[in-house]
Amino acid sequence: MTEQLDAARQALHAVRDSLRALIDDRETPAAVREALQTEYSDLQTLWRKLDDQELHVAVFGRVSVGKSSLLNALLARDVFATGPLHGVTQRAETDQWTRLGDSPVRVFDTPGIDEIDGQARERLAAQVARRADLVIFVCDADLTQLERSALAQLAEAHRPLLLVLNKADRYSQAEQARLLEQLRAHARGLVQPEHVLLAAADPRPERIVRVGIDGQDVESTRPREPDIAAVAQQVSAILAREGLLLSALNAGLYASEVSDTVATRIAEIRASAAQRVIRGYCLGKGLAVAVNPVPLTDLAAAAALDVTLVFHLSRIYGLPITRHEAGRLVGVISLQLAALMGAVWAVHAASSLLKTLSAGLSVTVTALAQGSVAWYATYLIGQVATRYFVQGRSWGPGGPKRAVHDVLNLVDRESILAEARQALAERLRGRSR
Ligand SMILES: Nc1nc2c(ncn2[C@@H]2O[C@H](COP(=O)(O)OP(=O)(O)OP(=O)(O)O)[C@@H](O)[C@H]2O)c(=O)[nH]1
Ligand SMILES: [Mg+2]
Repeated sequence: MTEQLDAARQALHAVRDSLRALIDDRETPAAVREALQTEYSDLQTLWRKLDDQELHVAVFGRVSVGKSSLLNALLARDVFATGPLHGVTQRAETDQWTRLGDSPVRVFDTPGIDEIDGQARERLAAQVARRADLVIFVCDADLTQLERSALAQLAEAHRPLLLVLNKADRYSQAEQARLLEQLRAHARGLVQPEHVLLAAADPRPERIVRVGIDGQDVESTRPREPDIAAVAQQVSAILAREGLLLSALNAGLYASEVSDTVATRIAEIRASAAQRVIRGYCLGKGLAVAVNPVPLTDLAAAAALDVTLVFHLSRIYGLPITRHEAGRLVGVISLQLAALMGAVWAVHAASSLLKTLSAGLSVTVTALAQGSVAWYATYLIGQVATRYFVQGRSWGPGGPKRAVHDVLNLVDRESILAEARQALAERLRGRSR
């Protein structure tokens, strides 16, 4: 037992430290932290919970089944408001309960699940389950459809679940036995049979009828103590046996979900930054080719722009390369593009020649044609280079040829050329004004 506990404690420390590393990771862009504020604050809460070795128990169930009463009975003090009206508890609330070995146990009260609409209920169930190491689902009769689906949702989170039939004092012994049997059957697969229990968190006073000296019946009442011994015993047993390990496991699962989301967000942010940068260079190069009067400088300037684009992209992906390396990369990509696109690439390369030949024609027409081809070429180089950086500075098994081939298949040439012509025409009009 102590060995198991030591192992659990070790696991807990390991998860706690990995949580800290995730929270403090300097590589995570501020924009990602901002977009995932809730997740980061949950991580922080989880970290504190692990650091304090706290265990969390939450109640869940329909309104007025006695959720708050059950917690009060477990705490042996009236902490949570209770009452016959529906919806006494409106928000999730918490209070410290007791200590279990080294671990403080914290209990969480929740509003009744039939007080809120479907989506909010799912959210609440997910939140309760994520936070709790053990969930007590309270009911006061056989399960309704709503209760069964809520129970199923909670079970998905793989927390230990207790199903408690409260208000046992309202039922005869025979009824109690029958209800327990029904509940065990209806919760099969979701709750272990020995985790379906009876309780009377706030039993009504006992009615006592005596025969008076005058022969008349005399009625009086006697208050009854809560009967939650079975629940308290199961809760302690489960938490003592697997509480710390569960707590570490659950936090670990959540942290890995968050770290996946962080990775996805970073990829999204990089992708949109990359696309923005690529378009900026497309425009720059399109304009340079369209308006530059000296043919040879066109090509030199254009190539320099492509190299700078690739250099810039490597920084967006956090895989910085030197200008020289960027130049080599552009060379490799251009070679593949030339091989695969023949005609269009040839036009691109010959654009300066074309420009000399077409000197007498309408400047705007030729400038647009050449500029948009140059735009398209830079666009392709940018997309292929992005692919190379997304794969961690690697071409993957198919080499650069495959990467260029895939990008050409994905890109709709006509729409890129149309976009280029439109953007360049706007700029050129602006210039001539
Ligand atoms: N007969 C009987 N009544 C109980 C028992 N437990 C709670 N009640 C009563 O049921 C009513 C509702 O109890 P609460 O604890 O407020 O129920 P809740 O589930 O927290 O309700 P909401 O917060 O409104 O969702 C109160 O009047 C309690 O006194 C019990 O074991 N037996
Ligand atoms: Mg309540």
